[in-house]
Amino acid sequence: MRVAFLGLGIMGRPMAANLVKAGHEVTVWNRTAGKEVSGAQVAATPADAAAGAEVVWMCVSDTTAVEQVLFGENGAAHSLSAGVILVDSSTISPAATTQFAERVRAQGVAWVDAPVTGSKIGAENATLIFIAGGDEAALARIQPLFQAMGKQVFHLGETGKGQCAKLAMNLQIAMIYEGFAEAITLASKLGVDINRLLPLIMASMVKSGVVEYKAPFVMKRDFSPNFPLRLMLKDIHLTRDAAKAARVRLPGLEAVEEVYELAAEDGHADLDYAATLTLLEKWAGIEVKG
Ligand code: NA7
Repeated sequence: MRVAFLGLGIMGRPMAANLVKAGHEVTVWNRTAGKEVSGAQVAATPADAAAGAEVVWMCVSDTTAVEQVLFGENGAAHSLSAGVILVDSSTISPAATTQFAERVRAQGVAWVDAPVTGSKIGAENATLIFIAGGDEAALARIQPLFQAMGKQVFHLGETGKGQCAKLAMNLQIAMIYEGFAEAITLASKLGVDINRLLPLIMASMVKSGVVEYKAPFVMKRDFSPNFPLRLMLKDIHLTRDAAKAARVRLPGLEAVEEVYELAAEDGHADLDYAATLTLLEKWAGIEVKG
């Protein structure tokens, strides 16, 4: 298929590379020049990338970025024609998603929100899980593209429901990791060897995908960004806003939000969200040793 891929960050670049590998005709665009994907054409603007594409796939930071890439000067919306499918793998506001989808629907363009879970490794290994919202027929048409970049697609309902479900997923990831980080901080302070605690965690019902993925990085104190703290904080804010609008109370998430905000203020925003551990360590006056 002819695909325009907009946004070559930690996630977008390997995703676009996997589309090329699967034999699709890919044109890429990134705000900052110099990021490229071997085997893909490079366009100067989102509008140029989208011209002639059957599918326009976005993976940029946040709601504002999606709005600019689509509707800004030289935005992709300027060159979308009827029948094109717009797919958004960024995690953004569900309410904004519905509004953006409405705007392009007037041009005969279908919107599929398809945020992902699986992090950097999932993007690189084409094992992402897509959390999709949109029309069944549009989803069926882009199935080969999902297959090239991921291992599973979950269809949650109409446009916007993918983003809603993604927020519910990241709420859990943030809170599960917080539980792990607080547990190893306390255990360390109480003098427990974390190398002895980890096998216990993994053998028990406490074991989780989040802990399994993050523990090796934490033990090596490798906080280079797989999923940057600033983006998890963005998702926590999106979740808080969606909950507020729906009159749902999330007291646990509010506490975790404060940890992320303080960790960002401490200069850790561009590190992985696992670096929230360092704030807990600072408060406890210890460092967890692997
Ligand atoms: P990264 O690695 O921070 O990459 C973000 C990408 O978004 C990158 O290509 C940025 O371009 C682009 N970006 C950011 N702001 C804008 C604006 N205003 N206009 C156009 N492009 C922009 O994030 P990830 O790849 O880890 O994550 C992407 C999404 O998936 C995000 O929603 C996550 O929560 C999930 P740059 O190179 O900085 O010019």
